[in-house]
Amino acid sequence: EGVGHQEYVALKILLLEPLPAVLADSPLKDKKIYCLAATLRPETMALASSGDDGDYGAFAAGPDEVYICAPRAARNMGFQDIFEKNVLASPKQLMSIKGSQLIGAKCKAPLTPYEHVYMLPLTTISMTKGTAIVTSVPSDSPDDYAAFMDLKNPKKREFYGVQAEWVEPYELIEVMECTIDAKELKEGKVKIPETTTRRAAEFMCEQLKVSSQKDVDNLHLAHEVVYNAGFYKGTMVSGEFAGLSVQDAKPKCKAALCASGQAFTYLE
Ligand code: A2H
Repeated sequence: EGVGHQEYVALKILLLEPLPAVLADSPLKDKKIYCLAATLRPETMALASSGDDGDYGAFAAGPDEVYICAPRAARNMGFQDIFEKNVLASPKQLMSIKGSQLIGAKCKAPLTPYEHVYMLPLTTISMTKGTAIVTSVPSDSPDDYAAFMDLKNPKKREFYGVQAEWVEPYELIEVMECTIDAKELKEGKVKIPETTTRRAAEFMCEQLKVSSQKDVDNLHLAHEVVYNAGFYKGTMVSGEFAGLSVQDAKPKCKAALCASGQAFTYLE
């Protein structure tokens, strides 16, 4: 990245009752606790996911609010007056939390039509990027689609320690429509036909025969194609900005989320 800074949107995902055990027994239990999900794509979101073995922290964001994210992200935001400071002017960490302790947490996420969603594991989470919590958009992110399909499989769910009720009621939500141009991938071995779709991630995962979220090479390839098609040729099909191009919806969606207090922007 060189010296450049990227602007991220931190979405505030509110934890609902019953709180995860680690928080239910803590002094934080009467505060509003939000998990922060970092995305560059504030116009698309549905479920929340979290790394399952990473170290997270809970930070004081005001007298009654607490934000959970990777401690590195909190230190970044600390320069931008988002958190309460301790005497050393760094964010006040109230607790340490493991990613695995957040899995299964019931939460209310911005924009999704679902009343509540559950925090789910994602093996492709990097602890050194964003807040280390991301939203899951299986329609438009191949990583998210592969993880979503993994968790629809009862055997794999058992392996990940995920309960059926955290996944089964949820359907893939179509967010945008885009056209994928015809192209040859993998040195001509895979021919992609020109396609207009509202499920670009599913389409590319099927074309490339992605078998699970561990199939990182194919997911990388799928990601390139899907991301470009959505960004340059996408039109929103759901939510407040349905009908607008993705390019036009992006700043509007960001502004609306920030104005309503459901998100804030930060640099990293
Ligand atoms: B994006 P860039 Cl629909 N570990 O959000 C893994 N991935 C992370 C992450 C972390 N710690 N922090 C952020 N991200 C993801 C939505 C989305 C995203 C869609 C399509 C593409 C897409 C829903 N998931 O990202 O490399 C977040 O996933 C494509 C890269 O800095 C965030 O946006 O551009 C994106 O990476 C930022 O990655």
